[in-house]
Amino acid sequence: MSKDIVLITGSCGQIGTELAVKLRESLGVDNVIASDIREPNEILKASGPFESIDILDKASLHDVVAKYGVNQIYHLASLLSATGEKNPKLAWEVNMGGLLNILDLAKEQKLNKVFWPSSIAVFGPNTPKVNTPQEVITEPSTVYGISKLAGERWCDYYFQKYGLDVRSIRYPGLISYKTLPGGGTTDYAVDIYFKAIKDKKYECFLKEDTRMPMMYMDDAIRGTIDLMDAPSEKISIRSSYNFTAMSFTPEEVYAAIKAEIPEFRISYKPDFRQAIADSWPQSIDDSVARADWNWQHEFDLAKMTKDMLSNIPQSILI
Ligand code: NAD
Ligand code: AKB
Repeated sequence: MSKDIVLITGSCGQIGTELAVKLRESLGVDNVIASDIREPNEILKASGPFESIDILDKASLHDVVAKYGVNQIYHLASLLSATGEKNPKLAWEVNMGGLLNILDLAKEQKLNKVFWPSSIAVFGPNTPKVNTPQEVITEPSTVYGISKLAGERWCDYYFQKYGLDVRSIRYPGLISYKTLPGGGTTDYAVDIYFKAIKDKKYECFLKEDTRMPMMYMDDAIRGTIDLMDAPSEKISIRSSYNFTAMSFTPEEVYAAIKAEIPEFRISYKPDFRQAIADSWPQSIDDSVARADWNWQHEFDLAKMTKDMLSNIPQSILI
């Protein structure tokens, strides 16, 4: 069996930075090639090989795959929901064009596996909001959500038509302290922790009772690697799996932080991201992922809050 040589696209982002480090621990530093259109951050620079790649540049992608003998890709390069609404055409071009480049490359070069993340953004205002099932009406109202929904259909198509082993998760909002999030609607749930430590106050861009599905980054990375390691016959969904850990509102995360930092204060000033949040589910039914590949989360709001607040002071100092 050939050893795994992995390329990560968009690896300077919130997920890629941590995924690269985790995969390097298990596969070996030189077997995980990080890439992004941006300069690498300190964590990535220090931890292994890095290549500058624009996901829309097919030739560079081919060159890097050939240079390292890459046989798996984690394709994370994307524009997120809030950034996408500011530049819809660019979001479509990067999200859709990038995914099709990766799927074509994987098919042509007969790569072993591809991971590509979808999002709760595939759901829209007409989707049932509570315990949203795996199979349900999806009518996204953002360009980001439209690109994720079309992407899911393409992933399923490449699996059915060409036998490409492509696997996907609909991530909820992800919370982490190592890298700041990159322009999403759920970003408040990261910002609030940093502001609680730095300023002891936070102005939230969503209303206090806006409930959304969320997950701590440790769980997200572990779940992603578990999905990629699962035997192919266990994967019944080739579009994208519902995937969640918890759901909370800004008021609830505020209360959890206040229990640790009593002087912390919050105020609310909803902006254009409120409409995006209102179009997404409040909670997700991920029982298919739990049954198929034994997905289980470990962090709830209280456990995550303690971990965030104990780690952010060091990460601000870096
Ligand atoms: P991020 O914004 O933090 O990182 C994305 C990275 O893509 C950035 O480093 C950016 O420089 C890079 N990029 C943008 N355009 C590029 C291009 N043309 N070529 C190469 N790289 C380019 O995003 P993230 O939070 O790490 O998300 C990664 C993936 O996970 C995305 O597909 C996103 O939609 C998905 N996702 C994330 C979340 C979340 O809460 N973080 C939730 C659901 C889905
Ligand atoms: C965003 O808010 O855009 C992302 C996501 C849930 O896809 N965090």
